[in-house]
Amino acid sequence: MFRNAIVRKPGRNFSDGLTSGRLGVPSYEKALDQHLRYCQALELCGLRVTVLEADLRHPDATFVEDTAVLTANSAILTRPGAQSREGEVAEIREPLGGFFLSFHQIRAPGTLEGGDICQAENHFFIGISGRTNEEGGQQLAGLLAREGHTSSFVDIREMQNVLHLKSGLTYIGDNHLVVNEELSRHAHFRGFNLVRVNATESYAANCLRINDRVLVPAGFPGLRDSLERLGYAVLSLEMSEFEKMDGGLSCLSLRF
Ligand code: CIR
Repeated sequence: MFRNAIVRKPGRNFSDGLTSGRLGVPSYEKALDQHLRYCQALELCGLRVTVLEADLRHPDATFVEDTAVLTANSAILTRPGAQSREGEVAEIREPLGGFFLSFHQIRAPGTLEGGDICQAENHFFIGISGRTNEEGGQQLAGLLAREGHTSSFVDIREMQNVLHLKSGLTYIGDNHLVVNEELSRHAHFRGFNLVRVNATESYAANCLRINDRVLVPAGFPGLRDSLERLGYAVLSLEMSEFEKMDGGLSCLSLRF
């Protein structure tokens, strides 16, 4: 059960952020509108949403998920693998301070971004990616173990078009893992019920379970149908402008 979320509005220079650029340049006005609707959806799911002002020094700062990993007891500040994003972490410390008493920090030479961390109940899958290295993963695993959590590494460095682990994987509760085609072949996820997302819908593998609902990006009817057949209440949100910057639904908030 989540009660809170922290989000950050996209800035006017949002399109200067990092992107593979496959889908063109996003519109700032449209992104603002989509962000507003995202916040409204979180509220509909019962969350109190703290909205931070845009951070023009960091055009990717709207993707707040990458700056911290949150557990029931502590906030673990990350150390992004993307240099242009390093400064975002200091900016999230204070807003998190209103909610968390215990802080940890991933340290050099470790790098880690929150998008690579997928929690499934007491277990954390840690993606080793272009942004999160093994040293960062080990540091996180050690901190999590101190709180009684298990973890395992999933190497996604060879995967096409997957920036972070959670770009292709979401735990939606009830032992269900939503997975893209490539990840569905991995042995790591044995023991879970896999909800497979076919290759034409792979962006939708980054969805978000918030309390009684699952948020999915609009325009992916296959996943929506699968989730509804499993009995989930699904809420679709337009994400086109964030997709252009390689971001998905989970990236836009920290939830706790
Ligand atoms: C980046 O490349 O870092 C941003 N443009 C997108 C980050 C997306 N975050 C996420 O998947 N957690």
